[in-house]
Amino acid sequence: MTETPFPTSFLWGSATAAFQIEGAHDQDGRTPSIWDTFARVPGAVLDGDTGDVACDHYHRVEEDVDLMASLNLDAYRFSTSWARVRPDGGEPNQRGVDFYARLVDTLLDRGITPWVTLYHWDLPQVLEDAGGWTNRDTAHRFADYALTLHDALGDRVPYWTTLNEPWCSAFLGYTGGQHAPGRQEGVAGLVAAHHLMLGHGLVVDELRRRGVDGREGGQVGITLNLTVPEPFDPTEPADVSASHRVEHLFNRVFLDPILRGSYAEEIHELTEGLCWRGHPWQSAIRDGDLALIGAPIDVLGVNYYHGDAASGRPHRDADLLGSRIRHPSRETTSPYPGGEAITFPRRGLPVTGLDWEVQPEGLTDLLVALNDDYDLPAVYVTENGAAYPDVVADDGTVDDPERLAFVAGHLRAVHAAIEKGVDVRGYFVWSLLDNFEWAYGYDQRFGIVHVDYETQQRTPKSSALWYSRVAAEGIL
Ligand code: IFM
Repeated sequence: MTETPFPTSFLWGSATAAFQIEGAHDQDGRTPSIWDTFARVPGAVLDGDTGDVACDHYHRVEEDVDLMASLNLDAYRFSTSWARVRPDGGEPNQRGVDFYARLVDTLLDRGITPWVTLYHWDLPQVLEDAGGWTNRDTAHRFADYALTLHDALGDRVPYWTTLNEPWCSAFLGYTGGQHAPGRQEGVAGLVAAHHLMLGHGLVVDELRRRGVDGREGGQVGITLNLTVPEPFDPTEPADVSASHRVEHLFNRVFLDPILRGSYAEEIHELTEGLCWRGHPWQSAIRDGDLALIGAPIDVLGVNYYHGDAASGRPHRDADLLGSRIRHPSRETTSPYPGGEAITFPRRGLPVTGLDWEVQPEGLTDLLVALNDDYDLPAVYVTENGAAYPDVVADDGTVDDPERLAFVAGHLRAVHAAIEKGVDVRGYFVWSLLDNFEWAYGYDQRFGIVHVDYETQQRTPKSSALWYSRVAAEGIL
C-alpha cells in the first residue's frame, strides 16, 4: 500500500469523557449526575455497572498523561464534569476545578495540547430534578459552569468544545430513554435539543467576550455525531421517507441552527403538530435564540462511527431503533419524535463488537457533503473508533488487528476528504482507554489501551502502538 502523508500541522489525538473514565464519584465535593442516577436504575446499564470507579483516572492523572506522551499524542480531548466543578449546579467547587487545572498542567508539561469538552452528557442530577434540558434555565446554568472553567483554564486551554453529541443528550435522553435521564417523552427531545443549542450559543457568546477569538485567544466550537443516511431500498417510498427523517432529525436538526442560524423548513414539516405541554414544541424557540445559536464558531467537531440504511418497513434482521441505539437490557422507544418507527436493516457490511456497520467511505462522503452544503469552520474528527472483544494473551499483550484496520480505514477516508478540499485539521481516536460505554457498561471496549478493571493496569494494544507511530510520523 502506498504511503499517505497528512498535512504537517495535522493534530493527532485521542479522546475520553469524564463520566466514562474518572470514577471518584463522591470525592472532593462531586455530587451525582444524571448518569450516576440512571446507572442505578435496574436494567439501565448492562450488568448493573456504574461509573463509581470506572478507570480511576481521577487518581491516575500522571500515569495516564505519561501514557499519552508515550503514544506520541499531540492533543488530548477530555470532558469536564459539571457535577465536580459546580456540584448540584450551584457554586464553584475549587477542588473540582483544581483537578482539571492539574490535568491541564500535566498535559502541557508533557507537550500535549489540552482540548476541553464542557458537556459530555453528565448533567448534575439536581438540575434534572428541575426539568433538565427541557427547562430553559439549564442553558443559563451551563453558561455559568462554562465560565467557571474558562476563568480557571482559559489562559492555557486553546480548544473549547461546548457540547458533545447533543443528539444523544436530547433524543436518547428525553425521547427514546436509552440514555440518562431515561425519559421517554417524545417531543421533549426537540425541546431539549433547542435548549442544549441555546446553552452552546450562550457559552460561545460569553467566551467571545472573554477573548476567545479563533486565534491566540483560543477556539470554540461544538461536536456533533453525524451519520450518512440512505434509503435501504431507494425504490421504496417508505425507505426514502425514513432516510429523509434520519437526515433531518439526526443531522440537520443541529447543523442548520448552528451553521445557518435557522431550522430547516423540513424540520417543521416533520414535527408538525407535535406539542410539548400543550404548545407546539417551537414555543421553546424565543426571539434572539437562533442568532445566538448560529453565531460563528471556529471548529466543527465531527464524530463518525457508521452510516445508516434506513427503512420505513419492518425487517427480520433490523434493529427497531438503529444499531447505535439498541438498548441491551431495557424497553425503550424510538428516539425519532413523531412519524412511523424507523428500522435499520443490515446491509451485509462487516460489523464491530457493538454490531455497528463498518463503513469508512461514509466518512469521506459525510465530510465532503458537509463542505458542499455549509460554510464550514475548521473541521476535526473528534471521535472515531470501534469496540471489539479484545483478548489478553498469556504474555499480557493485546493484539487488536480489527481495531487497527478500522482506524486505518477511517484515516484513509479522512485523507481522501482532505484531498477533495475539506479543511480537516485533526483526528481523535475514540478512545484512549477502555471505559464505561454507557448502557453497555464495561462490556464493550473502545480503548486503544486495554484496562484491567480489577487492577487498573493499562496495556497499550497493538492499535495503540501502531497509532503512536502514525502520530509521530504523520504518515499512514
Ligand atoms: O463512548 C461514546 C462516547 O461517549 C460518545 N461517542 C460515541 C462513543 C461510542 O459509543
